[in-house]
Amino acid sequence: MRSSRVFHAVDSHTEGMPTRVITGGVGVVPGATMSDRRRYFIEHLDHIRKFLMNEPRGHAAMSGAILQPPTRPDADYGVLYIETSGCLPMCGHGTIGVATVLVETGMVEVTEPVTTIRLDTPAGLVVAQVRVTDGAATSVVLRNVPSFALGLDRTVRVEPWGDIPYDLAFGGNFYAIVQLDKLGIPFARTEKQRILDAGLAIMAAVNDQDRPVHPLDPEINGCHHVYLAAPGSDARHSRHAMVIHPGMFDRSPCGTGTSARMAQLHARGELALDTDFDNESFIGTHFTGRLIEEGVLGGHDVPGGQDLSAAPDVPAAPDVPAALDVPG
Ligand code: PYC
Repeated sequence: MRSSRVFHAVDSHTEGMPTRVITGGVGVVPGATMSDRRRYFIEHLDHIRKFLMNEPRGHAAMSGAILQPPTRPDADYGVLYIETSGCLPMCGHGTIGVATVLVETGMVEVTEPVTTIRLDTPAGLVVAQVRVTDGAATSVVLRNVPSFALGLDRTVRVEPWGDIPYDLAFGGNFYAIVQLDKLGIPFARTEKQRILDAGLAIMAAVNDQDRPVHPLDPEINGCHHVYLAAPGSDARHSRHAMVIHPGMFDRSPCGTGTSARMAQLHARGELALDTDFDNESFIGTHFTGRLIEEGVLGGHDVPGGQDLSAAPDVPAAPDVPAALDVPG
């Protein structure tokens, strides 16, 4: 064989976003925890991410996940999340892709009607419940890592707008949440370049002026996602454009963004536990989320925040038929 390197990949789709699941070829990344492995991967193996995500094998909005043996005894697989933007601590749409691929390739023991898969992610344990019919994954429910609001009613100076009010929340990644009408830009796909430029300017300003750091894991830091909420969005149904570093939109409703948005709405007293929340992406795809319990974030005082477990739930999508088109 003349190939110098062989990767095995299964491509999947979640509500508008791809997840290229790497099932072989990377080897075991050194590290005692998935957070350690993420750091090692960023420092020593980032060329693999670029090879698998960028042109010509990927594209500007490419996203993926590398399967690993777990580092904890209560998990079935470890996962490293990769995309064009870098190596994420957690990714909701990516986890749905991973769970679907694990079921449909037979890499886990499949039970019907529900197969439970426990995933060791850099942000913590995520449990996926995959609804399975005749061997096909038809929907996925995730129990995400604890989510919380880190700050409410902050302002950041962004030219040419001046002081922009925003909330900061965590749902596996940090999200700056901004009302789009504060920027005077209509919520329309024809305005996508202006929306993208504004989101990236806010992201850069937040990281310069108020860079977030996870209270329990300083490896998780920085704001790489900006949730621009459409006018009329509320605590039952929120439409948004999600701007991602270095310059793309999340076409899916963003699982970790759904959790962060719910944590923010809960901290504002607008969203109660056990209440369905419909999060709609820029292209009109949906995740349903539910806050399921409240706690204390490892004993840390999180301003304006709670430790919330969130469960983005991908409902049936009858127009997404193929076996690997996850959320059907
Ligand atoms: O679904 O959590 C998500 C996500 C993060 C970045 C893109 N999608």
